[in-house]
Amino acid sequence: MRLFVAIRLDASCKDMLCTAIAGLKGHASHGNFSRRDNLHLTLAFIGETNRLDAANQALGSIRAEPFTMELSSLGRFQRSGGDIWWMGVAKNDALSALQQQVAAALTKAGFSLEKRTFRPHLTLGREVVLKPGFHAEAFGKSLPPARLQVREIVLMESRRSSGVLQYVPRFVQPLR
Ligand code: 2AM
Repeated sequence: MRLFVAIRLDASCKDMLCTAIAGLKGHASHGNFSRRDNLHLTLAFIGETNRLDAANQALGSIRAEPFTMELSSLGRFQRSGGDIWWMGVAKNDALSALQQQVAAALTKAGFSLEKRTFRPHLTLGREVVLKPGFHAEAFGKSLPPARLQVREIVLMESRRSSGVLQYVPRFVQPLR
């Protein structure tokens, strides 16, 4: 199975992100946009493994208090076949500390994670090609602000069912 650790979003954050997706779609000549159900923030990508119990235990060892995070700053990673567009997260020490704790627990449990720096982002679409004349900065500023109370982290399984990408929660670790 393919696993990752994520923060799930509430309906109002998803509303804001879906507004952003609709705006991008309206200006796109091509794009593979995230489904509302799949919107999330990834803390750590584990990848293919059959060690579900070990991942559950690692997550179960996490100790952190709930915190608030703010979605901000529309951005993109440039790619030759079309860009990845995302919503970023405002600088957040609690989020960074949580991500480091999760990565350390998974590493200690024997999972090998990517070493690259954590850049918190919520992917809105991949392989996105926009028509000329799209003003990303102005569009980003037009989006309503969104905040999330983070009260849990979740071990998610990524799988395809009849060709549709689905993220299924396998273990929830509350923050308290
Ligand atoms: P992304 O949205 O930036 O692609 C499930 O695939 C989640 O794990 C996605 O949020 C994805 O981030 C993240 N992820 C991180 N590294 C990944 C990798 N090497 N392959 C696939 N997904 C990865």
